[in-house]
Amino acid sequence: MTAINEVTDYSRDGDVGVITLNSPPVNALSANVRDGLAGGMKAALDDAGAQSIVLICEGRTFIAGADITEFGGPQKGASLFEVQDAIEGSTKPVIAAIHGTALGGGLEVALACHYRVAVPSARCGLPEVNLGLLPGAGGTQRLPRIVGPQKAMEMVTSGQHVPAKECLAMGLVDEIVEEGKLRDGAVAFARKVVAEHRPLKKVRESNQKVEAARGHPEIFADFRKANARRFRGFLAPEYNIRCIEAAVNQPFEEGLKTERKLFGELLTGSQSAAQRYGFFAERQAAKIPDVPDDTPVIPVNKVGIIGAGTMGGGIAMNFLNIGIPVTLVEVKQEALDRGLKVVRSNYERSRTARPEETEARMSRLSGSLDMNALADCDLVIEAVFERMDIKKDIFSRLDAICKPGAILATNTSGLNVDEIASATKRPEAVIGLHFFSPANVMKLLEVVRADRTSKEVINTSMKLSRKIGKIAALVGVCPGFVGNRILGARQREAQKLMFEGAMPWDIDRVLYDFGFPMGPFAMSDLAGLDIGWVKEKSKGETIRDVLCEMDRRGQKTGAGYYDYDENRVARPSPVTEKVIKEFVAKSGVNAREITDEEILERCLYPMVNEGAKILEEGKAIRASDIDVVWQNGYGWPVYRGGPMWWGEHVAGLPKVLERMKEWEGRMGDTYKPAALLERLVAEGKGFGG
Ligand code: 3H9
Repeated sequence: MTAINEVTDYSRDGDVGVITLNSPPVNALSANVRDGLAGGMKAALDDAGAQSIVLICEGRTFIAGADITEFGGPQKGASLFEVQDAIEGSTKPVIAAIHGTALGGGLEVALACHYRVAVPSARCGLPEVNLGLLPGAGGTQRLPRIVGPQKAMEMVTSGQHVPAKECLAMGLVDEIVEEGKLRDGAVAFARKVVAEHRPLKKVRESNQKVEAARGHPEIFADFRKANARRFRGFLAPEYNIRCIEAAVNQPFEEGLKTERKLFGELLTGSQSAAQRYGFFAERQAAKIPDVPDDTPVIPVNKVGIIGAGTMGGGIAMNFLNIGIPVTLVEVKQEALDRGLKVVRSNYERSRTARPEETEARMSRLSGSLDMNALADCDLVIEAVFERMDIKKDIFSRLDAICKPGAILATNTSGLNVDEIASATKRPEAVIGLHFFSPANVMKLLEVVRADRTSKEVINTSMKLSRKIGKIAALVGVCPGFVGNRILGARQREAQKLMFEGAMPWDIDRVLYDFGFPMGPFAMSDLAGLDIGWVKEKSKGETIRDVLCEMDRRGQKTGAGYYDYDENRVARPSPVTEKVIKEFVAKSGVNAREITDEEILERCLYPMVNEGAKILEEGKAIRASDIDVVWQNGYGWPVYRGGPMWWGEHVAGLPKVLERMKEWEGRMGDTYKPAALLERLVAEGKGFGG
């Protein structure tokens, strides 16, 4: 065996040369890896005893892409294109041996090889779109030559990781070899290629599928139209599509040039910067400075959930999906039956679960009217409505019932977890697990650390959240935690703007155009204006009261802030407009014209300010955790980073501060700038340091 450099070896298996990369954690294409590949190819070509070449990786995965941390820095070492040219132009067949994931630049290296073999558990994909990019090393030109433009567009705009079996069916992989025996399988395949005199297949020369699509622009037009909603606001999907169009309409080398140009534009733009930031922010959120990774984890083999409503049922599904039995507890048989039925019908309606899977999952779910059924659970999650007295009662009973060592969690969306914990004699076992609705779909989990929550309980919760496919952020106890607290700041502004003369649909439009899935008033109409509204007590003191009193309680009554037609399509409402105008006039406010710019600043800057307060109070570990919460739980457009990233990199903290001060002077203390914001601006720093 010869060491090419610190991450690459070259060895020989009989007449097959084997280049092995070993660059943990994911063999990303850093300068070292590229140099290693270039050196490995040279060694293999110079080795007269090698008739073919296998490229394989050590560790958990094949090359998972370009090294994202290198983007934006100076180019060092061999370029990826040089490496690909060396592989594709090799006079000896080169076979990529894939395990784990061949992603992005990793798959692009594999596509420059003459053949690809993979183990059954491997996956391939071009997920650059999720980083606001496109495959910039020939991926958009080679992929459609194998799978056709339609499938290629689907892959590059979704970033999906395609399982090996499907890759085989599409021709992306040439052979599946036995799990755990990748090296032997790849070497045997390489010998077969030589023995059978198979050609040195170059994907770039395979033009049949792209030529067949030439002169059919409708393929692209239809695809754009069908996905317009999904792609709204994002640049990268459109750029990816243009590259596939180029693969169809231009010769290979020209297509490569188009790809390089568009890649460069995306790489230097703010969307990709925001999305790359988001990638690392998510991973960073899992790291808790005073809870090291090797903190013991409490095994969770059985889960109990109190409350079989929409929330409880949704939470249960997360655990059932990964094979953990769940007991749902309710007070009334009827509510329990309804809850169990809703879980079943959620599965039956889901496109992904097959009937036998539904049955397997449902067989792990049991119901009970007796909290004693939770005695042997490792984790119990309380998901009843938001009343402190009820929650405290439940926790004191759980304290008496649950086995020692069990984690006692509350799904409260904003109540004081310390107070809930005080109802038990084991506050160290108590934590907040704030799921978002629908809990089986939404990615975010706010893990709420109370004063005395133990490190084991925190570590277990963070690790478990990952197992159930959630993105967790650790937050501290404060009203509304991170997400709802910042939402509160935005809602307050939206309401105030309405009192100053902006119409709900103007505010909604500005936020929708910014990239939110919907504005606060459309959201209210969807949820129901009457949440928390009590008819008997309503005295027309707010616009909401007046609307509810008129039975305009949202979509369900056909009218709320908006009017709705029979298909629930919203229209600005003259009735609401009149209500608002009368209300504002009655309050003695002089309604004024409010610009879109002011609406945006007034809605978003206070969010940045609130985030800064959360940070200075230590209720979030880092600004990026706040962004993780807002991206994954509140629809903040990922291509705008998150409120903290956006505040710093797009709006600019000095401007946010200036406006907050101006509004404080005009409208009072609600706008008081966070001390942290003042300090950072004075020091010319950002939230990162
Ligand atoms: C590209 O390829 C562009 C080319 O087309 C064109 C070039 C010209 N770079 O996710 P994990 C780190 S763009 C640097 O927790 P998992 C990650 O930060 C790229 N670092 O593991 C983490 O570090 P830490 C296209 C990377 O097992 C550690 O590895 N490729 C990269 O759950 C473990 O990551 C992609 O977009 C990277 N490319 O999942 C794939 N990837 O431990 C991105 C990971 O310090 N990667 N790290 O927190 C993934 O999707 C997942 O990491 C993967 C493993 C599925 C591979």
